[in-house]
Amino acid sequence: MRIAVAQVGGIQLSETRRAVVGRLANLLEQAADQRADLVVFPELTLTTFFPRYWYDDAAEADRFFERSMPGDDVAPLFELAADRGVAFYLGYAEIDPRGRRFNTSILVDRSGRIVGKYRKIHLPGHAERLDDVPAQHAEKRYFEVGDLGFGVFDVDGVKVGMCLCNDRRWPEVYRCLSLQGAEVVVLGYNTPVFVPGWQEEPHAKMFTHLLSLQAGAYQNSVWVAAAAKCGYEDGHHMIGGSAIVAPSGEIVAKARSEGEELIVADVDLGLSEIYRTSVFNFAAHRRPEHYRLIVDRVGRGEPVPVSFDQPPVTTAARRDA
Ligand code: CDV
Repeated sequence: MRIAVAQVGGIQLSETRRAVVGRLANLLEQAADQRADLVVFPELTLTTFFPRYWYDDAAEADRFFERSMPGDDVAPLFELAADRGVAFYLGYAEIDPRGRRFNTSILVDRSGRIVGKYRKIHLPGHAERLDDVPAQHAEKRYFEVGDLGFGVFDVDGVKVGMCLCNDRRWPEVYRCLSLQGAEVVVLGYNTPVFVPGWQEEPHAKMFTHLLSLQAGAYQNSVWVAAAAKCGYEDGHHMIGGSAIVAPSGEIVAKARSEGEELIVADVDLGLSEIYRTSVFNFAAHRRPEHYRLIVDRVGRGEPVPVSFDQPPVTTAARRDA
């Protein structure tokens, strides 16, 4: 399978959906020219990363959401993808028919049919307005926690697992996907350099991003393809670092810029077998009976008492006596 990751540069508040879709179409054309089977676009690809803004009336943010997929502005991307025979992953803000708002992504196969959907589960940030900060990170205000779980979908014969942005930092996500046989995990992200209450050194932002992808890939014998929306959006800076990672944990392709950029890699799905049949042979080595804490406990707590037999302590002095 040949995977393309379409990194997207900043999208300004003033930019129309139609203009953005034009940029995405250009990237998809490049991917098709390079005979990619699947193109991965970022999280909230169709607009600026609006959770940085506070709207007293949350409904004011509705203009950033899609009520149908594809709507009129996005339909040309579906048509182009079907025309060129390329599957794609796309993140966007969704209002469902019941009025619920989600940070969502979809998988579209090479015939232009939606075959997979994910609604972001690990929503970072806060629900209350913060004072005296250069940007909010109000995902908890604008979105509900996703209700679809971590799904794995058949995309033209390949098992593809989905997640979004902050999910990539949580080991449970990759494990849930790998336990369902995912061969490739795809995700989009927006990682602002400034996040309230998250004072990481600038160099660490990139390190912890890549570390998360690499650890997730290796520990779960999957390929990971991650697409950034990055650069500057109305003066707000977001990291790049879009990457494709092999089941060995090694990065096989990585974006160099903080703008529009396509990276492509030939993904040998057979490479996973080395790990799946040895160190990470789940059926042979996993011990779920010892993992209860992971589902029973949410936050950090006290150590669970461990009882064990302790042989009498024999000190040198006692022995000598
Ligand atoms: N959009 C995100 O989920 N961003 C988070 C942080 C930076 C808030 C991330 O993990 O990249």
